[in-house]
Amino acid sequence: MTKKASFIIYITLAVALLLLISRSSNKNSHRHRRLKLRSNFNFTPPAGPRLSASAAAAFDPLVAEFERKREDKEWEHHYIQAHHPESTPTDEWDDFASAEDYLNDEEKFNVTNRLLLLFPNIDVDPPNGYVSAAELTQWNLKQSQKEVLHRTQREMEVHDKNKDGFVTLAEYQPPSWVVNSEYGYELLDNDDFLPNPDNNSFGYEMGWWKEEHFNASDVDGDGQLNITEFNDFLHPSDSTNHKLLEWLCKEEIRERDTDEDGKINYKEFYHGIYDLIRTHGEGVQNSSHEYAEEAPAKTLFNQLDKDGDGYLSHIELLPVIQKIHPSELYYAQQQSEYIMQQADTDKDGRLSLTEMVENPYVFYSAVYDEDEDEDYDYHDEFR
Ligand SMILES: *[C@@H]1O[C@H](CO)[C@@H](O)[C@H](O)[C@H]1NC(C)=O
Ligand SMILES: *[C@@H]1O[C@H](CO)[C@@H](O)[C@H](O)[C@H]1NC(C)=O
Ligand SMILES: *[C@@H]1O[C@H](CO)[C@@H](O)[C@H](O)[C@H]1NC(C)=O
Ligand SMILES: *[C@@H]1O[C@H](CO)[C@@H](O)[C@H](O)[C@H]1NC(C)=O
Ligand SMILES: *[C@@H]1O[C@H](CO)[C@@H](O)[C@H](O)[C@H]1NC(C)=O
Ligand SMILES: [Ca+2]
Repeated sequence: MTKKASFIIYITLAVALLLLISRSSNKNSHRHRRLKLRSNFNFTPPAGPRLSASAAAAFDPLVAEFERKREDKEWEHHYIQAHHPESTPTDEWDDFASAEDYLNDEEKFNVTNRLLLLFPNIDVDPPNGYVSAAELTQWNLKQSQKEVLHRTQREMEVHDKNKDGFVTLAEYQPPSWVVNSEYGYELLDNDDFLPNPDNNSFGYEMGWWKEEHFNASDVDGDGQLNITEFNDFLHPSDSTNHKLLEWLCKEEIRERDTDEDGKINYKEFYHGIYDLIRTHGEGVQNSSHEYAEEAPAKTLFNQLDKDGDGYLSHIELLPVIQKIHPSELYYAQQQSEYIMQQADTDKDGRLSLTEMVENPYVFYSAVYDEDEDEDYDYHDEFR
C-alpha cells in the first residue's frame, strides 16, 4: 500500500468518526427532537365530518415558507399525475431533506434567535414587552390567512384557463379527480365543504360548484372572480362578504331542514345545528338549570329567532353561521389559547420574551417530531 492510499484511508476514517460524533451530539442537544417539515396537503380528505380541523400555519413564517414550498411540489406532483397519468413521477424530495437539515442545524436555525426576532412583530398592540392572547391570535390569524391565500392562488392557476387573473363560472370546473372521487366531489382544502355522502342532502347532485355560490362570491357582479373573490368562494366562512354568508346560511338550512318546509324549527336546530356551534369562551353552558342540556339550546334558539315565529330563517342564522363552519379566526384563537396555557409560566395572562424563549417547543412543537420520548405532547390538531 502506498503512503498516499493509507493517508486517504486515514482521512476517510477520521471524517467518518467526526460525522458520527457530531451526529450523536446533535441528537442529544435536540433532546431527540427533530423539526420536520410537514404538509397540510390533503389529496383525498377523509370522508365524514366536514368540520375536519383546519390546518393552522406554522408559527414561524420561515418554517411556513419551507412547508409551503414543499406543499407546492407535492401538489404539482399530484396535479401532473391526475392530468397526465402516463408520465412517470420524478423524485423531488431531496430539497426537503436539506431544508429539514437546515432547520435542525442550530448554527443556522437557532430557535432562540428566531423567537427574539419574531417577538417585536407579535407584540404590537400595544408594543409593551408582553404578548397577550389577543396579539397571539392576530399573529396566528395572519399566518393562516397567508397560507389560505397561497392555496387559493394555486387553485386559481388551475382554473383560470385563459390566465387573465379571473375565474369565470365556465372556467370553473371541479378537477377531474374531484369528479371521479367516491363521493362525487371533494374540496382539496379541508374546511368547508366535505359533502354528506348522502348526496341529495347538500343539494350538490349536479357537481359541487353552483351558480348561486359563484354569484354570491362575485361582490361586484361582473361575472368573474378575482383572487379575493375566489378566495372567499373557496372559504365562505372566513369571508366578510355578506351575500356569501347569507348563501352559506341558505345552504345550512337546505341541509338541516329535515321536514323540508324551508326553515329551521327548534327540533331541527337542536338535533342538527346546535352541537356544531363552537363558542369561544362565551360560557353558554349552565348546568344548574332544570333541563341542563336543552336549556342553553332553547335560549340560543329564542335569541336567534328575532321575529319570534318559532322558526329560524337564513337571515336569523347569520349571527352564528361562522361558528357552525369554524373560521380561521376560531382556530387562531384555539392555537393562542393552547400556547398561553403551555408557555405562560407565571400565569399572568401574557407572555414575556423570557417565557417564550424558555418554552420554545410550544411554538415549534407541532413541527417537531418526537423520536422516542413519551412524555412529549404531540399537538397535531393545532397545525
Ligand atoms: C442560539 O442563540 C442564543 C442566543 O443568541 C445563543 O446563546 C446560543 O448559543 C445559540 N445556540 C447555538 C447552538 O448557536
Ligand atoms: C346520489 O344521487 C343519485 C341520484 O339522485 C342516487 O341515485 C344515488 O343513490 C345517490 N347516492 C347516495 C350515496 O346517496
Ligand atoms: C348569476 O348571475 C348571472 C349574471 O351575472 C345571472 O344571469 C344568473 O341568473 C345568476 N344565477 C343565479 C343562480 O342567481
Ligand atoms: C377583487 O374585487 C373586489 C370587488 O370588486 C375588490 O374589493 C377587491 O379589492 C378585488 N381584489 C383585488 C386583489 O383586486
Ligand atoms: C345559571 O342559570 C341560573 C338561572 O338562570 C343563574 O341564576 C345562574 O347564575 C347561572 N349560572 C351560571 C354559571 O351562569
Ligand atoms: Ca367580481
